[in-house]
Amino acid sequence: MADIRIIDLRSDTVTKPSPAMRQAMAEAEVGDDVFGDDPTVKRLETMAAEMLGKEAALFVPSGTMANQVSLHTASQRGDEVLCGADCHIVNYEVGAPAVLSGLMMHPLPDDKGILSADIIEKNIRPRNIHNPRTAIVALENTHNRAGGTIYPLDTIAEIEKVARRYGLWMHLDGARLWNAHVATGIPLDTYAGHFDSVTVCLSKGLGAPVGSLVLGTREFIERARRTRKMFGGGMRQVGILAAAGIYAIEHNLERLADDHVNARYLAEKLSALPGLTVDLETVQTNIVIATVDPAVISVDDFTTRLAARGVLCVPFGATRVRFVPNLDTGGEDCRRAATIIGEVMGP
Ligand code: TLP
Repeated sequence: MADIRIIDLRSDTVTKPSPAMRQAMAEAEVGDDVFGDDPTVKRLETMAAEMLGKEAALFVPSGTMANQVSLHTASQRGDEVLCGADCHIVNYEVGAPAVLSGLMMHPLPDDKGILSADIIEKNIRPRNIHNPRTAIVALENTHNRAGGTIYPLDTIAEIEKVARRYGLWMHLDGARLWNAHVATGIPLDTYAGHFDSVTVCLSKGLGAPVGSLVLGTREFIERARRTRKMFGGGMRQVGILAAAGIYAIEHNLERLADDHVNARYLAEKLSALPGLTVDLETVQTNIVIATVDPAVISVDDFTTRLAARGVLCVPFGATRVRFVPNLDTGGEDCRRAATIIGEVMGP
C-alpha cells in the first residue's frame, strides 16, 4: 500500500519539535535545577511571569502536575474545590486531587464550560463544625471538553468578586490560555490578574515537547517548588526542555490564530455533513467536537475508517469525537481531512 500522509488531529499535544526548536534545545545552557542552577529554566520562568503579570513561575513536566501542585499548595486536606463538571481536573487527572491532596472536588453544572458567579455563591458552604471548608474555585480557560470555549472576562471578574468576599482561592487551569488570548486579544496578564494561581502549557498549541508552568506570588511559588519536589517533579539539567518552551513562546504564539481558522473551517464543513453535528457556537479556538449520529455510524467505526485513510481523531464520549488542528496540520491538511471525512460519511 502506498504511504499515506497522517493528519493527526487527535490533540494539539501531538506536535513534534521542529528542527529549529531542536537546535535551540541542543544549544541551551543547563545546570541542576533542583539546586536552582539552570539558567534556561530561570529565563523561561521569568519570561512567563512577566507575560502573565505574576511575581514568579515554576516549570513543571505537565499540565496535570501544574494543576495538582497548585491545588495541593493552596489547600488543606478535606478542603472542597468548586469547579465545572466537565473540567479537566475532574475528568482527566486520574482522581489526583483526592489521592495526592485529600481534596473533595465539587463539580457544578456549567454552560458550555462556563460557570456563573451565582452558582458558585450558592454552593459555598457556611463555615461550621460540620462542613468541609469550601476553599478553592477552579476555572478552565479555554475549556477543553466544551470544545475550546473562552471564559468571558466579565464572568471571571464576577466569580472573582464572590470568591474574594468568601475568602476563596482562585485557580485557573490555563493549559490553553494562550488560545483565549490570541482569539480575543485580551492580554494574558488581564486574564491572570483575576487568579491566585494560574497554569499554562507549553506542549499543546505552542508545540513544545514537554512542559507547563505554575504562576503566582513569589511566596506561593516557593511553596509550590517544595510540592513539586514531593510529587517527584524536581528536574535536573532541564534547560534543554525549557529552551523548547522559550522557543515555543517566541515563535508559535501568534500562529495559534491559524489553528483557530482551521478549526472553524473544519467545523463548518463537518456540520454540513449528514450524520454529524457540530455546535458552531462552541468553536471559538482550536477544538472541534462533532456528535456522531449512531443511527448512521458508530464512533468506533467512524474513527477506525478515518484512521485507515490517515485522519486521526479521538472519541470524546459515547457519541462524540474531537479534532484539534495544530502546528503540524496546516490549512491544506485540514481541507484534506474535511474531504476524507465527507467521503467516510458517504453521499
Ligand atoms: N488535555 C489532553 C488530554 O488529557 C485530554 C488533551 O489532549 O487535550 N488542562 C487541560 C485543559 C488539558 O486539556 C490538559 C491536557 C491538561 C490540563 C493536562 O495536561 P498534560 O497532558 O500535560 O498533563
